[in-house]
Amino acid sequence: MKIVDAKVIVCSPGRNFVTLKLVTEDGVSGLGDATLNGRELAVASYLSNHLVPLLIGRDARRIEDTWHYFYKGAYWRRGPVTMSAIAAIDTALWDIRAKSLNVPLYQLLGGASRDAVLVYGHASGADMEKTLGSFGHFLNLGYKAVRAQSGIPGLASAYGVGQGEMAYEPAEKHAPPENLWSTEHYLRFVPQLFARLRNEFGPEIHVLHDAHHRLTPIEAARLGKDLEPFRLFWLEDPTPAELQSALRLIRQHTTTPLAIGEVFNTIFDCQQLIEEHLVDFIRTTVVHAGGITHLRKIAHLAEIYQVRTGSHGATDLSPVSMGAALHFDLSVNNFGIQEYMPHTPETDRVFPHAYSFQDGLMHPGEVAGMGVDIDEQLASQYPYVPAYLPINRKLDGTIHSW
Ligand code: CS2
Ligand code: MG
Repeated sequence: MKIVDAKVIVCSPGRNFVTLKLVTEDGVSGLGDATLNGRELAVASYLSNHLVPLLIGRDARRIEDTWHYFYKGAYWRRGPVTMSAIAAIDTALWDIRAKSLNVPLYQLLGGASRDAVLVYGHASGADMEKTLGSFGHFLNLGYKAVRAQSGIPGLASAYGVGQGEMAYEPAEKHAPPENLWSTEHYLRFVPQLFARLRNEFGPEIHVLHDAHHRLTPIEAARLGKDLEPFRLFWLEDPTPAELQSALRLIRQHTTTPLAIGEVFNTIFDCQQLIEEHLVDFIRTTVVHAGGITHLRKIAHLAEIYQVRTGSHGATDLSPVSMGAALHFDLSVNNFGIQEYMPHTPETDRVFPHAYSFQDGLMHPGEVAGMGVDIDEQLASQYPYVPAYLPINRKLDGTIHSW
């Protein structure tokens, strides 16, 4: 089953996406997401100029061998660009294999371990009241788990707050927006937000929050302690995790569950976190952590340490990622939760898909393969527009994690 064609499709139906489409001599095609928010063309170039020429003629059934061919064969290992490119190839090969065997992808991953996948939505608002209103909206939509992010009194901007009804879309066209940040303002406000949420909506609903890499370990420890009465499902990215041992300090002070990993791209980025029980959920994804092949290895290591999966699923991960993630989520034993931000209608038109949402749960669908396609003609009507994630500065002007 030789690969005879490989296309890198860059399009922007509302936001930029990079999609790899592989076609075999039998006419079977497969898709992989290669979108890296703010650096899309780096991955598109890595694929087009370095990997696609080596793909033509390879046997599409040799998924594991192809993964190592491009990982070890690059010499320069790891990193988001390399691993997103390898991920796109890997995902497309799994899609092809499942189609060629006429089964939904999850059947090749060990079959279903559950009937559907718990997902969480994103409630946000410019202030406390608007965030509470948004939270109630997501409950009315049937979500059983909701993340809450709010504007912070005294700050002009904060992470995760959407513009009006629109879902939060951080990348802005042509230049990085500059945000201003105050940890003091944030730490004073967030416990008040979750006290109100619990008071308003009760103890049943799963509530989540993303600190988005902005706290020092001791600040994160303080926030975790302050949030304990509100029993969060998780506190995400409490501190930058390149130094995995930094999580030890937080762990010593709080029982608030911790989730990390959306910016990770190999098992080595999270091995210590998992083996030292420093996290409760690992957020690595099909698109940024080397595809289904590598994500399974991360999940299997996590399973040994009772760490559950909680894959990232923002709108800058395309419907191709969401489709693949749901097949993985349906099957993996130590599944925790899947992030789900619905894409725009124009994105969904470019990427028709079989996955569906109902009453707080999702299912990938029962069609052969991954169940996501791309309308290439429609995609061509949405050309790439350079876009950048924000830059974050403290009030005194110091650059800070965004
Ligand atoms: C966030 C994302 O969804 C999340 O948990 O961390 O909004 C993240 O900031 C973006 O995906 C970055 O492109
Ligand atoms: Mg996050």
